[in-house]
Order: sequence, then C-alpha cells, then structure tokens
Amino acid sequence: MKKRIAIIVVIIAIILICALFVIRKSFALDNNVKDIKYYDNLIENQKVATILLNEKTVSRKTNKKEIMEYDSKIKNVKDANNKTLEDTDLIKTGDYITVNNEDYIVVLYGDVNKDGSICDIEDIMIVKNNYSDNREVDSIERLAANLVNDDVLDTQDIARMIKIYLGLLGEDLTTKIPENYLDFETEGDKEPGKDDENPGEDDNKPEEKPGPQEDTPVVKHGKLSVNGTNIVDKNGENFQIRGVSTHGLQWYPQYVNQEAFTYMRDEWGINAIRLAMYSDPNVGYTKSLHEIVKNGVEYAKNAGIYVIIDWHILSDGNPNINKSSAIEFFREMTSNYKDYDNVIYEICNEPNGDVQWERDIKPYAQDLIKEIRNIDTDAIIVVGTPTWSQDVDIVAKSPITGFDNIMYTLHFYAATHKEYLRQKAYTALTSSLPIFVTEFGICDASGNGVIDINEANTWIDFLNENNISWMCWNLSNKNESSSILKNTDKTTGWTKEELSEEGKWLLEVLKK
Ligand code: IDC
Repeated sequence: MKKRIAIIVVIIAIILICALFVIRKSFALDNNVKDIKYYDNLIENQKVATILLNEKTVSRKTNKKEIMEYDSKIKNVKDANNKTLEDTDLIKTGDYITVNNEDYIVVLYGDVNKDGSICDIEDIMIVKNNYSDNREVDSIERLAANLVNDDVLDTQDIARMIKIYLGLLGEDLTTKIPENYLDFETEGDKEPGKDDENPGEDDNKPEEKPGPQEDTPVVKHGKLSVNGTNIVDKNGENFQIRGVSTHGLQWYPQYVNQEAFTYMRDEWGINAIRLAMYSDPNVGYTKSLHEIVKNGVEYAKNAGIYVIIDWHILSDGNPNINKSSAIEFFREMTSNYKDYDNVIYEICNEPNGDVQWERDIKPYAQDLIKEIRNIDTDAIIVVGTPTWSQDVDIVAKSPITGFDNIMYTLHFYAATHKEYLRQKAYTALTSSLPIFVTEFGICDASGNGVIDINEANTWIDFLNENNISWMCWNLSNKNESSSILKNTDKTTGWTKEELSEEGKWLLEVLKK
C-alpha cells in the first residue's frame, strides 16, 4: 500500500514538473521577445537581415505561399494577454497576430542609436510563435514599413503594411483604410481565374489610361539617346532629365500612383520619375515589387514623363551578389518595355564596400547590358560606379565599349559631397564620359541631418551648366531631411506647406 502511494506521489510530482516546464516555456516566449535586438542597415556593418532571438541568430526567409495566405486569413491582432486589439489600439513588440490560426509575434524594429536605444521605428515583422530555442526560425516575414507617425503603430498600420507588402494597395487605401480592413476575402470568395501566384496583381493596376497629352515631355522629346556626354532628344537636341526618385518601393509604394505623377509633371515641372526598387531580399526585395514597378512605368507613360527603372543595390554592395535576380528582373522589364520611348534602365544604384570597377562592376555591367540589349536595342542604360556611385573618374579611364546609349552614375549629398566630388565629375566629362545624377540630396549622405542650401545651389548650377540630368531623392514623407514631403499622408496634390525644406528648394530649382 505504502509502495503504491509512493508511486502515485512520484507520478503526480512528474506531472507537476512537466506542467511547470510547459508553463515556463510559454512565459519564456515573452522573455525571448523582450530579448530581441534591433538592427538597421546603416549600422552594425549593414546587418539588416539579422535579428537575435534569445541571443541566437535568426535569418529571414520569404515564403511566397505564406505571404499569400496572409491575404485571406489574417483575422485579428491580440496582445500578449490574448485581448483582441481594436482598430486604434497601439501595437507593440510581443503582441500577436493570428494568421491561419497560427500565432505570430509582432516585432517592431527600426534604427538603432550607437548606445543601443531605438529611434525611428519604421518596420514591423511578424515571427512565427512556435519556434524552438535551438533551431533557426524558418519563417520570419517582414511586412512593409511606412508608419504615419514614427512612434505610434496601430492595427490599421498593420493592415496597411500587409496590403503594401502584398502589392494590394490601391491609391485610396493609402489615405483611408476601409473599416472592414481585416475582413480579407477567404479562399472560397476569390474570383475564379485569379492568379494566386500574383496576389493582388490586378488591384493596383491603373484604372484609367488617360491618353498622352500633346505637350508632355515624352510627346515633345520622344526617345532619348546619348551623344557624347549629353542626353539628346528625338530631334538630336540636348535634353536634361529633371525629376524625383521614389524612396524604396517596399516601404513607400503609395506614391506610385497616376495622380501623383501627373500632378508633379504639371505643378512641379518634373519630366521624369525614378522607381527605386531595393534589390536586397534582406531589406525587402520580393518579386511582388515588380508589379509596383510595372504600374509605375504605365503611370509615367500615361503622364508622358520618362521613368528610370532602378535596381537599387545598397546593403548588397557588390552587384554580383544578386546578379541572377537582376538578370531575371531586367529580362522581364525589357520584354515589357522594349517598344516604350520613356524607359531608362539603371542596373546597379550604388556599388560599395570591397567592390572595384574592373574586377566587379564592369563585368557585371557588361553582362547585364548584353542581356538588356538582347531584347531592348536602344534604351539608355545607366551603370553604377564605385564608392556609392562617386568614382566616375576611375570609370572614365576604362569605360564600357561596344554598346551605345550607356551612361554612368554620379550621386551626391550636398552637405557631405562638395568640390572634390565635382572635380571627379569634371574629370569624367573632360574624358567624354556621359554621367547621370540619378540620385542626389541636399542634406548629408545618411539622407538625414543638416541641409546645405549653398552647396546644393552650387551643385545644381554645375549640373545645369553641363546639361547633366538629375533626380532628387526622395518622394516620401519619412521623417528625414531628404524626404520631399512633410507632415502629410497625402499621396498627391500636396500644398507648399506639405513640402519639406528640400521639397520647397526643389520646386524653386525646377522652375529655373
Ligand atoms: C536612404 C533612405 C533612408 C533609408 C536608407 C537605407 O533615405 O530612409 O533608411 O536609405 O535604406 C543613398 C542610397 C539611398 C539612401 C540615401 C540616403 O542610394 O538608398 O536612402 N543615399 O542615405 N546613397 C547615398 C545616400
């Protein structure tokens, strides 16, 4: 009898220990979440792809199937105590979002100061809840960034990010989220014949295609080409491209809309737009972004302005890292646009790091140019240059030969890059190297910080005098000096008060 009681006591003890273990495990999850470290691509050797869970490195993978499932199955967002959050409740790291009856943990991340404190929360990730401590988390999906307000994130923002990420965002959704924003259609509700591989492909298509007007830049100037160091129009006259670049399309796709492009043409006087598609999967590149680029090209065509399709390498400093995706991307683009008069290809935004012209960039460019020329025989192609597209003087010693209509990228940020960089541009021009400023800012090279109007004016005078084309970074309302918009969620029709200091300066410069 005593023996039996002893056995029962032992069994109960074992059950209690197991139960305690399970309970501890579920609490441990919250602790893990609190332990998450935050990184941004501008710090810590650009390790944007890495977060740490419980001090273990976790890598992000993108699984398209799962991303699509978010579309139909996202049901609710709960806090750590299982309380369903309302539309206007704030989201914080550690809350849950339920997708396909599985809980994901919400993780906010943003820029990190050198002392480890966090500023400028701009992105959200959801991380599968059921990871175990010892293995790599195999499903971390980052939903697109873009908060209205830097420190407030609510359920509406989540819905918006999901839609942005899926490429579902129509223009209206950027300014107004429908009340039933979380009631996504279920699989059964889907229209027959909708292509599941391309979620939302149709939803963001231009609805109406206004015929090109008589006096648009593209109607007047037609297909552009390169003659010496100049861009010339269809009549052989010198032509200067002056426009704006989008911010990363994965973060700010809402500005890619017909009204905005037409508005900027009419009210600001731009004749081109640059579509900046970051190429590094670790900072948000997915194939679904191609749809936004394609929409952008159509909007530009409808508005009769030129469009630069920018393969925006940055954290992936060597263009050869994502070369196969680049080839695939430009094959798709050239197949679509070989007959368009308004399309320009920029094949590697800013090579940087341990990357050399002869060894790395030139061979990449030669291969990409061959690929592009196989399909599109004459569109202008712009090639990035070493050191974040500054070393045009090095390239001038050994330009690419055997192809027409090739230009080289020069980028400057006026508060950082001054006379010494203009000297490089002089050197290039005197060696007959055609250069194109596909991106510049009037602040410092971080895209933020002080603005240097005097230096910016010196640069613009230099570019205009030498008929060098330029595009201003960036069309977004991000809280940084290089954003053209400020304190507004509007995606077109901005008033002067809704422009940043750079935006106001730009408008003056565009009038000249
Ligand atoms: C910056 C953006 C900033 C973002 C950062 C990293 O302004 O919001 O956090 O990229 O993605 C470049 C790059 C361009 C940079 C810009 C400013 O081409 O992507 O944008 N810059 O740092 N080259 C020099 C400066």
